[in-house]
Amino acid sequence: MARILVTSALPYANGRLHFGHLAGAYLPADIYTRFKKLQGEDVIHICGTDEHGAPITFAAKKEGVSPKQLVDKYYRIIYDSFERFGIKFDNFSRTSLPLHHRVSREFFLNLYQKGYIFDKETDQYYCETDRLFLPDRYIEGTCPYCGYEAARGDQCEECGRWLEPAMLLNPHCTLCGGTPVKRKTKHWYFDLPKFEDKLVEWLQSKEDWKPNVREFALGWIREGLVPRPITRDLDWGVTVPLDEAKGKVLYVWFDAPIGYVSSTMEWALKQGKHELWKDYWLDPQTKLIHFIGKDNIVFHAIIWPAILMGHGGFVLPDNIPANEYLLLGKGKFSTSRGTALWLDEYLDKYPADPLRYTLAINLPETGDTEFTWKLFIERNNELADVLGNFVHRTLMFVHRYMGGKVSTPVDMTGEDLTLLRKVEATRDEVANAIDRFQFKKGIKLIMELVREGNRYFDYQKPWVLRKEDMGRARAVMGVCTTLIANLSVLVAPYLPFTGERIKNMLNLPEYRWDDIGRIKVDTSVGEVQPLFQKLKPEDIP
Ligand code: B3M
Ligand code: ZN
Repeated sequence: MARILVTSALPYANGRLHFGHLAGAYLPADIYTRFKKLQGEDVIHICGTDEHGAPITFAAKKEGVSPKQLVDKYYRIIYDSFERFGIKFDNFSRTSLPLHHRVSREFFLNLYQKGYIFDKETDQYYCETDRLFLPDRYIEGTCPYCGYEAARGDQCEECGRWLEPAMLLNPHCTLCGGTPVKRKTKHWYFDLPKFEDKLVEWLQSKEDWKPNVREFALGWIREGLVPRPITRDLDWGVTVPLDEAKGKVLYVWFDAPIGYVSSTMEWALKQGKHELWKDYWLDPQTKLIHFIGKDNIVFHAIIWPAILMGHGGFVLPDNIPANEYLLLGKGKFSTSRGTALWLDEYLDKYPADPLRYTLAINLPETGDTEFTWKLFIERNNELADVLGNFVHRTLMFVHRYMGGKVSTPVDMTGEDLTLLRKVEATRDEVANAIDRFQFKKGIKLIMELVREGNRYFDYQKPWVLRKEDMGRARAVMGVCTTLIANLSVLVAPYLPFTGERIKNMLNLPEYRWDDIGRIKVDTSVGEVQPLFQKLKPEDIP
């Protein structure tokens, strides 16, 4: 059986997680992995915090702490938030670990020895006040392409183009606001143009990718690849393994994707199976799937594959189902700008599943989508009215009028069978959607099935039946409860906490995806608790 290696972008340990992160990478990756695990596939979900680079050192300066203190703090917060939100990883590592440093240096040396890395001395901006070279977000200026005034040293967030500090017009130091001077410094460059032909051929073969991801990457290459500096004058990061590179560290985007490899190695080590990571990374049968947000496409679809090609022996990404942005009102969520809704704050007030539902049904799969609290309330209430209500009315009925006893009926009417047959059909359609990374479609199909259940309930009128034909009332409740039991597995990739609660209410064993449609019940229902709380507009900050 082919293995599946799922990764989610490594979040920078420079801030808390916000809803934009979830909608971009983590929720889809989690739904996908949970689904594949239910199917019994050999799949692992690998992640960790990205703890290097200017995003870290810069934030540490702002918070007045050391980079180490900063990443320790946010690693914890991020780890806990993921756990509470039900994003499940097989391993959640940190790029500050010695193992990661070692593997990153090995990658560098491997490419260096093969001639894919060369050094060059250039003039770089230096701030005499802060006494440091200004790479990445340490420097801002006007973008030479689009005129955006707050373009950073490595990229213009407005037009998306890659920059180098020396290209910025009117540059200034983002720490002190002063104008930097030029100074000579030597850096090491990854010779990206050497991979152009291979990259184009590889990308063109990816006909099943989202068109936006593939086109974006190919378009980027068409504009021309240039060697990229992969070292920085910083004192925080993976040191460059060359004697002449004292005081330099690897550029964070060089070492970060290697974090996928080192995190997998850590996962293997934790189980005492040191070589196990190789089954995933070195076996051409493995399907490597990177879940990311669209601002990370270039790194995952061009640079990282080039690094892997240069190194040799490793699998290349099988797919990169990047999402667009979830917007907050009309603007972008941004940690560095402080405009965001924070996951840990949300989780202090509300359960995970209503937000998982709201985000899943509104994922920016093919274009940007908006998040508003109004929308959250609507979706939360929809979940309560449709799924919550169906489960509640059924189990309350069983509890109240049937002594809590319920079982799948032996003789079913045409209507009973029609409803339950829809379960199998939905299972296959949902599987198909998730396999194509169409997560919105999947949850909509599931909700459609639940609505069908509510319609069936209304139509059968068990509250009348119970007075006229108790046998038939039992059968109807048996059908509804059977549907609920099957739903406990069907909803699990999207709403894991809800799936678990239903499972416990009905005393169900562990089921697999393929059992959906065949699950029967013969159980007694204990105390019935509502699955969701409805919210009113004034409940939200
Ligand atoms: N930390 C960027 C980000 O959080 C970066 C992703 C690394 S994935 C290897 O958007
Ligand atoms: Zn300065």
